[in-house]
Amino acid sequence: MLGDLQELKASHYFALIDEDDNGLVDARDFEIRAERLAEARNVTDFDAQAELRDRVMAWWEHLCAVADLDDDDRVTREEWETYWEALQASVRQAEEEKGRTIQSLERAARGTFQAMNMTDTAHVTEEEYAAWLEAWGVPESKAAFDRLDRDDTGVLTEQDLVMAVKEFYLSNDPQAPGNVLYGELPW
Ligand SMILES: [Ca+2]
Ligand SMILES: [Ca+2]
Repeated sequence: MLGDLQELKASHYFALIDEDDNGLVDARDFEIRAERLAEARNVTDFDAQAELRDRVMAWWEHLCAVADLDDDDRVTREEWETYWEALQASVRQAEEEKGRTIQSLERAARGTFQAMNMTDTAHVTEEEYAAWLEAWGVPESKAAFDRLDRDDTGVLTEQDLVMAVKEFYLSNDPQAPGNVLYGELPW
């Protein structure tokens, strides 16, 4: 069972990923996502656009592989919740399975960091984070950025993102900074 906060996060994130708001997550949502990211990041070069699209579609293929239980190439809200529950359950398992889940979240965090990091520096600025949120259709949030920047350096490092992604998926603590990774939650 997911806790209330985890359910809220799962539902918030599903609504963001479901770009065309048809109640299902499928490849089309990720095609739109790639276009939005290209716009937000001002990627106009054809090759760079194709590379961005490939990355976003690889993310969809990964999601489809882990969450599309009945193999119909779309993820329903029920399948999404089951996927979150499986993540929660796996971190309570023996080291080996827990380790695999943590590794996959760390990979997701590195991907998220790269998606935010438009200038290929060692950190993500507040402006980059705001542009990334905008690509999700989420209003810019200085408060969220400040919480994610937990050591107050004024930028987000890959390590900040790793902690945030783990907390976003796994924490049921209302105080966990990672809860606001995708903007303030609709409480
Ligand atoms: Ca959809
Ligand atoms: Ca399905």
